[in-house]
Amino acid sequence: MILLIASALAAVVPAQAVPAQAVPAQAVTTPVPRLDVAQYDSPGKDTRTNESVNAEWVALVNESAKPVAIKGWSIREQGGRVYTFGAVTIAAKAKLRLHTGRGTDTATDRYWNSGNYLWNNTGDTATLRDPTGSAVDTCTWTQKANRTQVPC
Ligand SMILES: [Ca+2]
Ligand SMILES: [Ca+2]
Repeated sequence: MILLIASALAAVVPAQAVPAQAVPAQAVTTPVPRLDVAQYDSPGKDTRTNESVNAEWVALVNESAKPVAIKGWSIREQGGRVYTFGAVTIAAKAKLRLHTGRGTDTATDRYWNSGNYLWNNTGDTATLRDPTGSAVDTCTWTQKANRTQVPC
């Protein structure tokens, strides 16, 4: 009888210990945005109008239930051009688009202020970095007919 109880305890204790350690670690985690969608090919003919350039964008998503401030976070295209976010917060469960062209920044739409397209239709990689310069997420695509965007 004593042996049976001892073996039952031995089986139960490790199973309880694992979630007890994991839960507090998740509770203190700061929300981390990630790349959601890249619309690398502006729909229609690439005419280089500001409207067309702005229809090229990458979207970030904050999947957490808490808002996340992304000042100092950056997005880099394969050719080495970098956009660094100013003071902006992505609301809980919300998205933010970074348009390639010129425009007035809002809480949900930011503008790279480029006069030309930056994301190559033939293939490119978007890299999202945190303020320390660590790569947090990447989104890569190659050319494909009849497609203007990819999920990241
Ligand atoms: Ca493009
Ligand atoms: Ca196009």
